[in-house]
Amino acid sequence: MKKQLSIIGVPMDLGQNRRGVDMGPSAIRYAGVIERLERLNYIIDDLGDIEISRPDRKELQANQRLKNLSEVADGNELLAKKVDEVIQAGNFPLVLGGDHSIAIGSLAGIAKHHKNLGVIWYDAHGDLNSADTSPSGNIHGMPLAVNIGIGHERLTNILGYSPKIKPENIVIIGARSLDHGEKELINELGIRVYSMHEIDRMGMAKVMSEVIESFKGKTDGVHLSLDLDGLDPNEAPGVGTPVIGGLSYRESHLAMEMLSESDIITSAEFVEVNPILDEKNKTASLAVGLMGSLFGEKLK
Ligand code: 6HN
Ligand code: MN
Ligand code: MN
Ligand code: MN
Repeated sequence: MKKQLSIIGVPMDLGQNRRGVDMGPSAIRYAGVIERLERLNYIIDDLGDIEISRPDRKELQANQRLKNLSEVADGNELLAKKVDEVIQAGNFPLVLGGDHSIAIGSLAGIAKHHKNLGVIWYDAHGDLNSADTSPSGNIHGMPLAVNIGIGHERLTNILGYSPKIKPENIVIIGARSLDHGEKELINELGIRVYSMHEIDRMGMAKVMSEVIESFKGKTDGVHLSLDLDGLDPNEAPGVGTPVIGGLSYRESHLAMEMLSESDIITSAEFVEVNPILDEKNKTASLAVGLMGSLFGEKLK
C-alpha cells in the first residue's frame, strides 16, 4: 500500500431520498479516521470536501427517472478531477461519502490510470440500475452500471471516456437486494456475485481468497467500493437503504484484513454513512474501524 493517503470528502445526498448522508464525511472524520491511519504510519493529506451544488425545488421534480441528474453529474465531475490529481501526485485516494452515486466520479478519476482495474463492490445492492430499470429513480442505485457504460451520457461520459471498467473485472460481495433488471444484467454480462447465500455456504475466508486470487496477475489495480449497507443493519444502522440479513462485523473485518495482507487495493471509498439515521456515530466508527483493518492494523 502507498504510504501517502489523500482523503476526499464528498457530501453528496442527491443520489437518493434520505437527507443526512451529506454529513457522512464529517461523521467519519469525527470518528477519528485521520488519527487512526496516522497511527499506522501513513501520511495523511485531508483535501476537505468536494462542493456539491443544491438543486432548486423546481428542478428537483424535473426528472423522476434520474433524480437530480445535473447536480449529481456536476459533483461527480469535480470529484473525478480531484481523484485524478491525487493519483497523478502518486497518492492513494481514500474517498468518504456521501451516497453511492459518488462511485461514478471516483471511478472516472481512478480508471483513467489503469488498463484492467478490478473492482470490489461490497454492498447489499447491485447498483446496476439505469433510468429504465430503476424502481426509485435514485442515482445511487446506478453507479456500477454507469461505470460499465450503461446510463445517461452525462454520467457515463465523465472525464470524456466510457466505459470505465470491464464487467469481468467486477466482484459484488454481500448482495441480498437485487432488482429484476439488475439480475438480468448480471446474467447477461456474467458479473460475479457472492450473495449472502454464497457467503453463508462458503464462509468469508474462502470468498475473499477466491476474489484475491482471481485479481492477482490479471488486474493492474483494485478499487474497493464499500457501501456500509453491505453490513447488517444491527452493525450499521446509519444507512439510507438498510437490508436485513447482512454481513457481520467480524466477516467484514476479516475481509478487510485479507485485502490488507494481499496488498492488492490501490484506491478505496466508504459510502452511505448517514449520521442522522445512526446511533451515536456507530456506523461512522464502524467505517473507521474497517479502514483500520484495510490499512493494516492487524499487522502493525
Ligand atoms: N445504494 N436498488 C434500489 C434502487 O433504488 O435502485 C436501492 C439502491 C441502493 C443503492 O445503497 O447504494
Ligand atoms: Mn451501494
Ligand atoms: Mn447499498
Ligand atoms: Mn444505500
